[in-house]
Amino acid sequence: MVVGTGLVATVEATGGSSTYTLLVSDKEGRTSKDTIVVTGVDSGTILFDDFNDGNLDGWNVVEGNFFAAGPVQSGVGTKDGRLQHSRNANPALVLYQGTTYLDDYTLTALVNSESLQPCGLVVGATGSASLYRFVFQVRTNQMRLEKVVGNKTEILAKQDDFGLYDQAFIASLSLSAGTLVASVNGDVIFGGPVTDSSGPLTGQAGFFHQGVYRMDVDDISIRFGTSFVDL
Ligand SMILES: [Ca+2]
Ligand SMILES: [Ca+2]
Repeated sequence: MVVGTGLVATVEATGGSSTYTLLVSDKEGRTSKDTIVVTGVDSGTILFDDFNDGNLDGWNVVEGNFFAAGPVQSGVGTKDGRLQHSRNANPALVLYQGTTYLDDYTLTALVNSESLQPCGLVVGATGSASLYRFVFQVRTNQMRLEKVVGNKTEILAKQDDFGLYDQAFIASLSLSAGTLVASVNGDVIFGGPVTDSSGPLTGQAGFFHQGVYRMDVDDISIRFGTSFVDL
């Protein structure tokens, strides 16, 4: 679907993240292509944070070493701020605490990880001992959906062939009454919704990391409802 033409195109933003293709063509028919991700904010948006202001307002670093990184920190600009984790082999967790939502929401973010160790998205969290997490682990080429309660980790679902190392991708995780839907670049993972029928958790959204190497997270949105559920 073509939504605009010309050097300047005006497109009506919708809530959530959308990917647009930029196509340049000349008279001889030569073309070049690029894509951009645009995030619209609407009444269904609980949070949108691009970290370009260089602070973690609303976020709580529960464990480890998450911080706001980017040029804003060196005084040379305000662009390209992001949430970053690095240089800490201990479990790390950051949760968004800005509102009181607990259930029925979707967390979406642009993730870029250089870590071989588990890292990823968290929902339904009341702390590091009670949460669901969408795990990316390059070392074992696996994505997993895990439930952590106390010191027990239960694998709710897993899928092999994950190779998104050192490249940005859009990950999302929805939570609604113990049903989770995970997606990468718009594709639903684990074959569809996964339901935790034993003691569903509710709570905050955030990110975790259990390695040494860098993980960047940017353009985070939390929206009401389960955007990727197609029941
Ligand atoms: Ca940013
Ligand atoms: Ca901020």
